Amino acid sequence: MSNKNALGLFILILIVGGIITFNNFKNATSSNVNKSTKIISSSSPSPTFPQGTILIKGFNTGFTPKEITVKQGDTVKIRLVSDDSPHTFTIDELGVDQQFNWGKDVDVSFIASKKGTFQFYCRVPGHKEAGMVGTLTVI
Ligand SMILES: [Cu+2]
Repeated sequence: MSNKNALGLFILILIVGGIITFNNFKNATSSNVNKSTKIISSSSPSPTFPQGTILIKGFNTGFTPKEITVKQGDTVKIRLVSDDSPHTFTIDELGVDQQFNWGKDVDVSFIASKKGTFQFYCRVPGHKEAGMVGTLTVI
């Protein structure tokens, strides 16, 4: 084998290797994108129970789900379920303040009268500070 042919072979190997590496990189990147898209789509719809009622669980110390989205003018119906101790579901801007306790599910409804992003929280001392907050978005 002449030096020229050996050099040509070497370059060919580099090119093929480069293509394979590039394809692997592309696949890895696109599968990452797919994964993150899946996570976004599975977390965005609010759990609904039953028929138009949104189920929100309160626990020490947080809400599940932490984000709900409704349309302006909607009558928002929420069933509040506590996993442990007394909590409240409070939205200052919309005049919502509902207590709920373990073993006694409570339904609360209100009209999403204005567009915006509103914080809901628990006003039991220390709970909001410990992370018992969420976001209601009215679109
Ligand atoms: Cu609480």
